[in-house]
Amino acid sequence: MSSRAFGLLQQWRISSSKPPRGRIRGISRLSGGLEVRTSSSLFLSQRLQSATTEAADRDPLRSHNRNGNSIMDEPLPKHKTTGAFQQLPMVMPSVDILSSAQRKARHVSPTKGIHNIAKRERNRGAKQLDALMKELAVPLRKYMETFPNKRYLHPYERSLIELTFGDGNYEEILGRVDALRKKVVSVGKQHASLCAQSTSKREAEERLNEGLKKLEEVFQFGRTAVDDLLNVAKTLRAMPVVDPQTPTLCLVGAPNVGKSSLVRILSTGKPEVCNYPFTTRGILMGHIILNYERFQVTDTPGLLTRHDDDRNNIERLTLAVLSYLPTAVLYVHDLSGECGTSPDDQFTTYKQIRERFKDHLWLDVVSKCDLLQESPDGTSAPDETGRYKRFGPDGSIHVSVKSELGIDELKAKVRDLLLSQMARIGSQKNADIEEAS
Ligand SMILES: Nc1nc2c(ncn2[C@@H]2O[C@H](COP(=O)(O)OP(=O)(O)OP(=O)(O)O)[C@@H](O)[C@H]2O)c(=O)[nH]1
Ligand SMILES: [Mg+2]
Repeated sequence: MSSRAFGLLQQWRISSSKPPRGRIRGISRLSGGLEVRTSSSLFLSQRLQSATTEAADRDPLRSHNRNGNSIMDEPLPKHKTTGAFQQLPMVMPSVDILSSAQRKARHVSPTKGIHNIAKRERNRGAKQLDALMKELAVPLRKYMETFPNKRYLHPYERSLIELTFGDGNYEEILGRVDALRKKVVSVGKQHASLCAQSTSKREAEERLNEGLKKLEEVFQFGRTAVDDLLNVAKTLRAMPVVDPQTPTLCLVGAPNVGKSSLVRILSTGKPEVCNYPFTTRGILMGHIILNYERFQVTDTPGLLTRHDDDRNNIERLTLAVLSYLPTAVLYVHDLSGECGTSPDDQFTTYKQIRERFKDHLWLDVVSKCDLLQESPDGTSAPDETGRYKRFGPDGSIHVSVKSELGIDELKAKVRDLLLSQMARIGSQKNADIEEAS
């Protein structure tokens, strides 16, 4: 994944184009297989290797499951909590992993008490190669064990990963990190073994240098995987945490209709407001405190009038919030003609979304009413679409952020909506407890 794509993502926004797939550059497994000799220094280096390589070599993908079963055999678990991204480990830049590993390996001295110069040198060489291998592989194994398997995430967080990095890219990057770890272990073992079989001091020194060079080459070759993972972690950690147990108001509507302006007025959230569509390209969070209760407000990217299959990943983020989080919806309609999506098109999308998410608590708002002309008194619009174009959906509140018209009424209605949402979450919790007992 390019650094530019990640630069965009760090703002917790997504670019509408798919990020380029990461590279797997010719990483292959080595056949391995150590030749066994009974020389004391070789025996020692093998014992030492078996202890340290155990840590470096254990297959993290298989050890994901605490019961030791293959995770693929298990049914998909039901996840009710979010927040996995805040627990991701800090990934060290590849350049730092390499330099730190090289520094530590250089300081490894031969086992005390070996008087024969050749034996001492091959013992030192094998230990240094083993140390370098371990110092490179162990952090990679730790990442493989601590980055969550997507199957175990809350569905909302799972969809954030898919929509942010593109389908399969997260796993692909983790796969490259694991391939690099395996290659490092295999090459490290092979060269430590060769060094331990040296017959002279000079040969041991040469084999040590060769091994160090080869390990460095292997790591350099695959290091982009580590740096890509570092960027994945940065992006995921920067994503706002939405707690599914806290009542949440989700602002939805076409692009440029005034969603972010309303989020700024209703909550602590300060999303960017601009007069062009898709200013908001990710999920942004704000909070409302009412009578010591804390509520969440999410701003979302605008929805265009098109079939769900044709939506880009930015729009799909909005649908992910509605699909996987128990939110109350504040649907924003701009009937002024300012936003770039005609009222007809807004109505079409509105009906689709309303139907699809009909179980959500809901409030409709007609925005920018300072730009709307007064409706002549007593005239009723001829049909449903005509009524929508003039008044918005039945029961809509008309507001203007500019003139502050309707804002107090909106705040009161939002408060009622969030309290209803709170009651709903409470009864769902009780139902879950009853089901579990
Ligand atoms: N006249 C008027 N303009 C408004 C009002 N509310 C928002 N706007 C303007 O409408 C434009 C879009 O506002 P945003 O709040 O960024 O709209 P959005 O729906 O978040 O836009 P996207 O994030 O691009 O989907 C900005 O230029 C706002 O200043 C209003 O009540 N009256
Ligand atoms: Mg916006």
